[in-house]
Amino acid sequence: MKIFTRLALSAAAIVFAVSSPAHAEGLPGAPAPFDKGGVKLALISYISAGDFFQAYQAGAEAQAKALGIDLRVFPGRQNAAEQREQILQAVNLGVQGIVVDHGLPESLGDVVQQALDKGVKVVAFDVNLNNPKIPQIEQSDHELARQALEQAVKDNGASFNAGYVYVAGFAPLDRRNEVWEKFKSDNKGVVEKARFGNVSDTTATSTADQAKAALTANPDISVVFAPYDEFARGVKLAANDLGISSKLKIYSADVSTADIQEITEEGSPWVATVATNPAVVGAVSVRAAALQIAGQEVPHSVIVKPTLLTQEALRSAKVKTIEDLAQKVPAFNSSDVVTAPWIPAKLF
Ligand code: SR1
Repeated sequence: MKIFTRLALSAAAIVFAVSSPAHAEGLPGAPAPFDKGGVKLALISYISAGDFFQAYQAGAEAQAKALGIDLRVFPGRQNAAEQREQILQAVNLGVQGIVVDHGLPESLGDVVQQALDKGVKVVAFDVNLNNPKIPQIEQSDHELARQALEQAVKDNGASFNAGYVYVAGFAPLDRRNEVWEKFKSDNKGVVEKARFGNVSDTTATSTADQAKAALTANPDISVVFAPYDEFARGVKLAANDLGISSKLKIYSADVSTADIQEITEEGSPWVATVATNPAVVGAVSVRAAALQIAGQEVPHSVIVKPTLLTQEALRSAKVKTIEDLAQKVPAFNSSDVVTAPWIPAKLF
């Protein structure tokens, strides 16, 4: 059950959701403070819109519930000032831990330090907070981009004209970009003809508008590297509107049930994605925070490895949903990264 509460902080109104814990009175056999219950944790996101972020939040909520954690979810509206305020607000609420999900490091460093100084444990997903006390969680973005680009070469050879979708300043996209730059310098036959991208609460449709212009101006583009599912949806939308879907191949990141539908539908140019189950990553993030709160060891770098999913493989395995995927690929069901015997593992 979710209760929505409105709080006023300074001039800003901050809305957060509370996930009711399954073991409010404590988790038998768990270390303190989980044995007594009442542990409060905040999930503070920079972006909440889109399938990836919704599934990430759902996974965090499921793991929190199983651990008896009272999880406060602060919505992300791509607003750095608001995210800063939310961190201060969470500290004032008396949370023992904070999961910071994406964001701009330059606007978070001082408020995160204030949280640490008050004894609050902090973990970061996909935002480089550059602090030895803060475990960094990621999906191995280098490997993710490498696998997508290897598939592009397998399908198209090492010479093609490419479109590239990128927005700087987001840690996962910056890491994927490092691989793209290296890939181009190792494969001189790959020519980046156009670069575009937008991250907002309407990423797919705004990217579609930009993609339309880029693909119209560069009709010789045959491959688009779009390493975020909202980017891939935008490019697919543009290709469809321009009637060029059969001449284009899109390589992407991330997966959701809606993405699987878009990838596997007849004539789709979206031919591969490399992904984790974002719900599993959300659960891993909460576990990392819980272990820290319990005073247990968490590695500084926590990696959830992604899997290559081609259109061909999804079609032939008749995968239609994330649940189908979880049945066929164990990594989409759960992860044994940062866990302990006292942490309930069966979530989905
Ligand atoms: C705007 S950053 C988008 C990426 O964040 C997560 O790492 C997802 O994989 C997504 O591609």
